[in-house]
Parts: sequence; structure tokens; C-alpha cells
Amino acid sequence: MEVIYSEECLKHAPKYEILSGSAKPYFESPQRLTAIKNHLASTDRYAILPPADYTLAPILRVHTSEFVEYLQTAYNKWVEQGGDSQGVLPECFPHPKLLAELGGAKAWIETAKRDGNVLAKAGLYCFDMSTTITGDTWNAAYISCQAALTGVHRLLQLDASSSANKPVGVYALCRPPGHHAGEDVCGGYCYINNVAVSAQFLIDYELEQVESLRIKDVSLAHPVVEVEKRTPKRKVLILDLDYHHGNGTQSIFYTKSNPLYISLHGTPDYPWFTGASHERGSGEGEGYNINIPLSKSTTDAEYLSALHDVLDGETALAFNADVVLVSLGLDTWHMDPIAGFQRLKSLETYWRMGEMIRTCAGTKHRPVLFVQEGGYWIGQLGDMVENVLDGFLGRE
Ligand code: OKS
Ligand code: ZN
Repeated sequence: MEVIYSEECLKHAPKYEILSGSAKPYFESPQRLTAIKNHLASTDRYAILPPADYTLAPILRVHTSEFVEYLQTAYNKWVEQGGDSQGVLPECFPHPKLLAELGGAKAWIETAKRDGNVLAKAGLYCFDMSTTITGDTWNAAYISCQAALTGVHRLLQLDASSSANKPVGVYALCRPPGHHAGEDVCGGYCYINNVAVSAQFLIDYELEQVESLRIKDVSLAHPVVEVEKRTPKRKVLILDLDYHHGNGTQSIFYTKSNPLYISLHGTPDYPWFTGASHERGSGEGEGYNINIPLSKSTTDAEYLSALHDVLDGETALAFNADVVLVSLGLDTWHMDPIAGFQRLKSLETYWRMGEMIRTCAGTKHRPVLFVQEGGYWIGQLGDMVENVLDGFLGRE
């Protein structure tokens, strides 16, 4: 299987975050990525390929340009304004209670956007204290997203040339992750929502249009190419298997009927204010957002049964996706230091997840892009990934 990976993604390395009230070493570390990459590279079954560049255009279909500009410039502004070299973290957020009597404090928000101190912008564009912006963050996040887009491109090429009934899958070994990032907000170690941008990319473009957008080497020139509104090209299922609810992905597509978003996640837990089963989407999107909150004491068998039920459920069957994007978080593991289902203890469960992804929702042949999200128990990340991919390929 092809694995998309770039060393540029290792350069983003904040030293600490605020976790449970104090500064802790940054859990979302470069070592997570190298551990997985080294594990996969130790067999001859994976081809490790660098990302190409599909420009800023697909990113701007999901994120606002003012937010993107903030990510690009925040660190330099921060340093100019005397901030700690560790990087940008907010100190105050536009909390609803703060804004209640001020008519939503639109004026304050506009001021912060226009000419505010970087600390005002930090609170506006970030929802937690775990998502530090360093001098290397923008490039790493941009290339992480390009790795996912490269995965989409390879997936479409492989699918076009593959014989029926052979599983077609690609793994985008992305970092920083994406599923907490919304259209104009970062959080939960996420800056650009790699899976959301990939889903919109699949919806927007035919394979030939993807080919023409592609720049062979990541240039970091970030040219912007206009994207016209088009009729949807594919139906996309996003399956979010990270332990945490993907509030960003949910929010980006909440009023849309394509993609269909399905998330299994531990509750009650971070991000605390999203992920209930009654959050089903709204307007045109009603019914296209499915949350399966699971107790932290969920076992291997219970997890697999919940996954099976939703994948073979009415909504997924009726939706009949053309392609599947998996937000592959490995922080479901019982040993995970900041998350984990306490009784999810069998590596075989990951193999079964992969198998279920291949056989889900009827027998239709569906290409699958696995996109790396969370997972912090570094010693076994490689084993977990390998089990998911082997299960998907039907390899013992
Ligand atoms: C403390 C909590 C940070 C947890 C972030 C969880 C990130 C993750 N501020 N999301 O899937 O793995
Ligand atoms: Zn997670």
C-alpha cells in the first residue's frame, strides 16, 4: 500500500501545552509520525511517497482566507509583540457569557480581526490551549493537508486502473492532525482540517481536474487558483474513528448532505461540548451527521458491534458512498496517555476495523483513504496502523 509522508511535517514541534491545568510536554509529537513510518518501512509492503502540491485552492474551499492568513502570520506577529518563543497560545476567548449583553460583541470580534493584538486574534481563532502556533506550524499544516490531497489523487488513479473487487486504499500519514479544526478555528492540535479539505476535493473535482491542479513538488509558493462551484462529483463518507469527537469536521459539513459524517467517540471527554447523538445536522444536512458517543468503559466487542451497526445501518446503506475517508485516530487504545477506551485492549480489534471498512454498507467496491489523526501511545502506533491496513486488505 502507498503511504504519503513528508519530513516537513516533523518540524512543527511545540514544547508544551496546557493540559489539566498545567504545562505538559506536547503530546502531539514528531515521534508519533516517525514511529509509524519506521514501523511500516521495516517491511517491504509499503511504498513511502512524498506529497505533491495541490495549491491553497482546495484549502480555501473549507477554511476562510482570514483564518488561513492568521495561521501564516500569527507567529511573527507574536514575536514582534514580545511573545514567548515557544509559540502562540490564547489567554482569553470570546466566551458567550462575555458577549451576552453586547449583542454578540460583533464589534469586538471585528476589531480583533482587523487590527487586534495577536492575543485577541489567538482567542478568536483558537478554542483551546493545546494548539500552539510556532514558526514551523503553517508549513507543516499545509504539507500535512497536501499529503492527504496527494492520497486522494493516488486513490483516484489506482481506482481508475484497478480490477473490480480488489480493495483500493491509500494511507496519508499526516501531522498535524485535522478533525478538530473548523472553518475559521484551530484547536485540539489541529490547524487545517485535512479530511474535510479532502472530502470537499473529492466532491469538487474529476480526476483530470485534480491532475491539472497538481504541482509536482511542494513549492510553498501557495498560489491560489479559483475554484468555480460545481455539481458534486462523488458521494463521500467520512468515518471518524479517532477517540475524540471531530467537532471541526462536523461543523464544516453540518448543513450539507454530502459528505455523510459518522463519528464513534468516547464521552464525556474532550472537546466536551460536541458529539451528542442528537446533533444530526441541520437544513439540507439533517440526518447526514451521525454521532455515536460511547462510554469510556467500552470493550473491544462493544466497539466493533457499534461500528458494524452504523456502517450497515439504514443511513449508510441509503447514502451508498462512492469513496470513504477514514479519520484514523489510534487514541482508542486502552494505554493511550490522554484518551483511550479503558477496555479496548486487543490489537485484533484494529484488524477487524479495517475488515469492516472494506466490507461495509453492502458489497460495492469503494476506495478508501486512511488519514492519520490522534494516537499517543507511541510504542504501539505502528502495530495499530498495520492491523487496520492489513484488515482492510484482507491480509492475515
Ligand atoms: C488538553 C486536551 C487536549 C486533548 C486534545 C485531543 C486531541 C486529539 N488541552 N484529538 O483527536 O487526539
Ligand atoms: Zn483524538
